[in-house]
Amino acid sequence: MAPTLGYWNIRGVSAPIRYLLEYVGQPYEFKGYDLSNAQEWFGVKETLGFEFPNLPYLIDGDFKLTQGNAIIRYFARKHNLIATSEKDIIEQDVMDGVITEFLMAWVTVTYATPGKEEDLKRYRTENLTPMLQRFEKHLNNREYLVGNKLTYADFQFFERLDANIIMFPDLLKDFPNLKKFHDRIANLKGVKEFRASDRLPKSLNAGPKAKWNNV
Ligand SMILES: N[C@@H](CCC(=O)N[C@@H](CS)C(=O)NCC(=O)O)C(=O)O
Repeated sequence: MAPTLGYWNIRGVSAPIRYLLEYVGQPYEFKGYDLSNAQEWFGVKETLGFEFPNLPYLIDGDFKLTQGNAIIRYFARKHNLIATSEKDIIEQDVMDGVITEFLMAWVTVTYATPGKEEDLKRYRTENLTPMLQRFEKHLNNREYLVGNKLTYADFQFFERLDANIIMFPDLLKDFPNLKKFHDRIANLKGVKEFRASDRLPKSLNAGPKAKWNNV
């Protein structure tokens, strides 16, 4: 039976997992919970047998797990999209940390500020640009974030970039390496078709709780 990935019907933490699954062609069922009827999830949350119930969750046969990183790494191990040498594992661990910081900065500006133009401007100057400058340098003369092969970290970083491009359409104008990286991942087989389909949720954020992109 195909694994079931459960999440709100938004992109959020689920999108990178879905890019990876679509890229490798692994069949899965997406159980999208409706944020405008959050009881649909909270009503079953404690009944599904998870030790630490949350969204996203994954049910794959006997395996029941939560935490976005644990889920994406589970599939990355299965499909060889993970670092294997000590040198690359170290780089991958560092990427895990900085991509989480990137996500937290996004969560802060979209949920914990009024999301007004001046908030977005400050976020761009103080958080986003310095972060992107470092990634731009990291991607000099290389195609992927970790070692010289595609890993799950690329899907996670891609989603962060993509969300920020939706916020600032000119974001990558001074970042040629990031632009090439974004194009490279967006055009991967499976990812491209998924993103063009109506299966990719419209909303990036958790609906009305977010102050920006609260669709
Ligand atoms: N660290 C967790 C965060 C999970 C989380 O905060 N999930 C949010 C959506 S992004 C949620 O609404 N969870 C449902 C719940 O709290 O029951 C992960 O990465 O999976």
